[in-house]
Amino acid sequence: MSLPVIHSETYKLHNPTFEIWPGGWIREYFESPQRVEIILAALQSTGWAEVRSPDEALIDPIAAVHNQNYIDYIQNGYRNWLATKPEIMEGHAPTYYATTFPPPRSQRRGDQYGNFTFDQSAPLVKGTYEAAVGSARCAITAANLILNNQRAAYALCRPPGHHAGKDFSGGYCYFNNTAIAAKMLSARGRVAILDVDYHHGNGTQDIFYEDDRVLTISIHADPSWEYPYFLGYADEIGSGKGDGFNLNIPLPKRTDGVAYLAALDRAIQRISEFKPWALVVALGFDTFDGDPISQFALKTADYSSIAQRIRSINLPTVIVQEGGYNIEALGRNAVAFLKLFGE
Ligand code: SP5
Ligand code: ZN
Repeated sequence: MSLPVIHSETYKLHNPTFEIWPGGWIREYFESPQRVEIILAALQSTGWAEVRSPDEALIDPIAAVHNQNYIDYIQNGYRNWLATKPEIMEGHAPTYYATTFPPPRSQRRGDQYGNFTFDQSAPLVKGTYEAAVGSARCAITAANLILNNQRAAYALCRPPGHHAGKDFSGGYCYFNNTAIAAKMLSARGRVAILDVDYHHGNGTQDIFYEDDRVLTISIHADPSWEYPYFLGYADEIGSGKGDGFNLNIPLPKRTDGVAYLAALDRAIQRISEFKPWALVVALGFDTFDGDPISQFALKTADYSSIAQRIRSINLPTVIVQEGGYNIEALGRNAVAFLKLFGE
C-alpha cells in the first residue's frame, strides 16, 4: 500500500520572521517553513509515501467555506497596507499585524486587518495569500482523491487552517484546509471531522456550527488555561440544525497517551453513531511532550496508537496537517502516525 502525500512549494512564500508573545516579547515565528521540510524529508525516506503536487485546479472550494470579502482581504490587505507607507521594523520584512480590533457590534471597517483576524499570530506578509491558496490546494487535491475512491490521502498543508473561520484568520491560520476538504466531501453525504491538534479547532467549529451533515469533534487542551481561551468548552454542542453535531473534549495539562486514547475512544464512539461516509483528520503534533508552545505529554509511539484507532474506524480518510512546532521531532512523529495509512 502507499499513501499519497500532497505538497506544494508555495509554503516557502509565507515566512513571517517574528511573533508577538504574551508578556510583550517578540520571538521567532514558531509556524516555520522548516516544519514542512522536516516532515517531507522523513516521509521521503519511507517506502510508502508518494509525494506529489496539488492539482492546479479551481479554488472554488475555498469560497464554499470562506466569505468573499475575507478572501479578498487575505489577497490584497498586505499590498494596500504597504501602499500606506507604514513604518517597518529594522531587520524584518514588512509584516502586517493587526493592532486594532473592532469592539463588539462596532461598524465594520473593511480596510482594517483587525476586522478579519481574532488574534496576533496570523500576520500578512508578501507571500501569505499565495501560500494559503497553495496550502488549500493540497487539501482540495486530497479530497478529490478520496472522491475518486482513494482510501486515504495526506495533505501536507502549510500554513495550517483550523483556527480560521468563515471570515477570520488567527492562530497561524488563513484558509481552513480541513473545512474545505470536509465541505467538498459533504457533497456525497455525512462527513466527520476529527481534530487531534493540541489546540481547539475554533475555526472549523465556527464554519460547521449549524450544520448537521458535518460532525465536528475536537480533542484539545482545556481553553480555561490554553489558547484559544474563548472557545473549545464542552458545552459548545452546535446550534440550530447543528445542535448535537459539535463535540469538544478538553483535556488537562500533561495529558499522556493513556488519557488521550480514552478521549479518542469517546470521539470514535460518536463518529460511529453518526455514520459518515468519510473522515477528515485535522492532525497536529503539538500534543507532543516537548512541543515548545504546548503542555501535553504524548510520545512518538502514541501517534502510532492514535493512528491505529483512527484507521480502525475504516472510513475513506483525508488527513490534513495542522500544528506541531518541535522541529526536531516532527519527522518521526509524522512517520509514526502516517505509516498506519501507508504501510
Ligand atoms: C495551528 C496551531 O497549532 N496554531 C496554534 C496557535 C497558537 N498561538 C498562540 C500561542 C500562545 C502561546 N502561549 C504562551 C505559552 C508560553 N509558555
Ligand atoms: Zn495547534
